[in-house]
Amino acid sequence: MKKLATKDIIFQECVEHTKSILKNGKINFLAYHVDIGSGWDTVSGFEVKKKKSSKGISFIEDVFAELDPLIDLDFAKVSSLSDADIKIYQISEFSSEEEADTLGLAMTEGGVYEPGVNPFWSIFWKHSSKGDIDSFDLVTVPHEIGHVLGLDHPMGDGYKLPWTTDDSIMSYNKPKGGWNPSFTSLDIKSLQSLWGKEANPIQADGSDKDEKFFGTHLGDLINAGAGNDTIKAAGGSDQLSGGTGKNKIWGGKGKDVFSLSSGKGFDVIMDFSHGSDKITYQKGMSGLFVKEKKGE
Ligand SMILES: [Ca+2]
Ligand SMILES: [Ca+2]
Ligand SMILES: [Ca+2]
Repeated sequence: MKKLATKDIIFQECVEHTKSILKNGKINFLAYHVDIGSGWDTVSGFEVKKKKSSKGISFIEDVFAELDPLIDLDFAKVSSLSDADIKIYQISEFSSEEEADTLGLAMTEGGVYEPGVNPFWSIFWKHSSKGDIDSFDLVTVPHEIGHVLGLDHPMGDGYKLPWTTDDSIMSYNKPKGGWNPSFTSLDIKSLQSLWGKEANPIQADGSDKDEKFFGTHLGDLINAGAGNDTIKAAGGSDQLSGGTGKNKIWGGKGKDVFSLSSGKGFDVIMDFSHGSDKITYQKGMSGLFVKEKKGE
């Protein structure tokens, strides 16, 4: 069977709905909010049992944070449901038998579907596992966000073989190596064809919290601040500083500069490239040990 192409996973109706939220290019960001209610409630005509899960919220935030530097469209977390273009509900159950096996739903609302109401999306994410959220449940998050951004099931059918979530997160089929809850390179290529490649590098100053930073294909400037931070800078020639704390840093392709800070902690540079990357350190810094690990 032929290889999946960008056009095989695009759903024009979803693209149009999101374009109407963005007022056809006048706005370049989508606001999202994850509801924190719990117990039975009726949302958009569905009776659902809402579930509170901070682990779920932070996974959703990670999916947006990782995607944002890859496509020109941006995402903003907002604190109220009514301000959100993407309203996300974590649930443990749908009351109706029809939806008993449904794991996730992305619904077009308002706009042409409900004249007089501003267009928006609702996402239901069912946690099907009894214990901790597992990778099977996590797959639902990028899948539903994929629909919001105009992606469709491969050739319009999620069960169509031989494709699996290793080809596109929009498949329902499990790959041999197990579920991998992230967008594939084809998904990203399709999203970039719809929404453009990120045009602005990241300039981020972190706080003293433990944070994750994702860079663009351009030269990013990231200072993670204190805390145990993770930086994945992607392509471009990046300037990266993990700050104090125990940091894990990937420079990606390009000529990256890693700046080491004095103070407690250490940086682990995961992909130092001899001859192109550089390490600098703060003046007067003492106790500098460099340990090289080969064959990673
Ligand atoms: Ca972006
Ligand atoms: Ca970069
Ligand atoms: Ca930090």
